[in-house]
Amino acid sequence: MLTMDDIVRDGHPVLRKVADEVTMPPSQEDTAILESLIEYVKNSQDPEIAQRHGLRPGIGLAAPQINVSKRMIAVHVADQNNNLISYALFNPKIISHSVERSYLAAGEGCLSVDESIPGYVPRYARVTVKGIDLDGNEVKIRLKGLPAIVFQHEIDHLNGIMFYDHINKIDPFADIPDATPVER
Ligand code: K3U
Ligand code: NI
Repeated sequence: MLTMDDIVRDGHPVLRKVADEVTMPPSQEDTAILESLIEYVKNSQDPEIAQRHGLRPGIGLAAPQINVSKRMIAVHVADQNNNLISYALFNPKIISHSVERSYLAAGEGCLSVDESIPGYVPRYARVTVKGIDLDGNEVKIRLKGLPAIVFQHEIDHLNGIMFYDHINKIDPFADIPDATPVER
């Protein structure tokens, strides 16, 4: 199982690379890596397991964060109706998005960033994501609210982008035009 020792920290060059597409069908090795990503996120949300292994809680994880420069992400988060949005995807892609923006009112965090970096991170309010799941099925997911923000954060990791790249450097809490806040 993955622990925090497997997670690379800000400054590691892999976090700034554009990750490679995963060849389909995936190898057993790539499948095992993707399984380990979703397992980490689930384990990290289990207080007993998290405490036992010193896991920092996360709602998403991307392969570059464990030093694998391939396009794989895991997301495990509740939406505003408390429905669990849980996906492990190969080659996820945003195929459409709203004009309207949103941002997490409390700001974003990252398992690869040990300190907290204040500021609003502008995101699309709604996105449609396509990808291939662990069973080899193509999935098409329509997202809004926190899950939409988490998918954008994780897909950014596949493109070498960190959440703080999006924060206004002069005024981190500057108003974002056409954006609505998302409360966690
Ligand atoms: O935001 C976090 C959280 C953890 C438990 C409950 C509620 C929230 C922890 S930081 C996190 O989960 C990142 C993980 C990362 F960096 F590895 F991708 C994902 C994320 C957090 C906030 C906004 C968007 C994405
Ligand atoms: Ni992150």
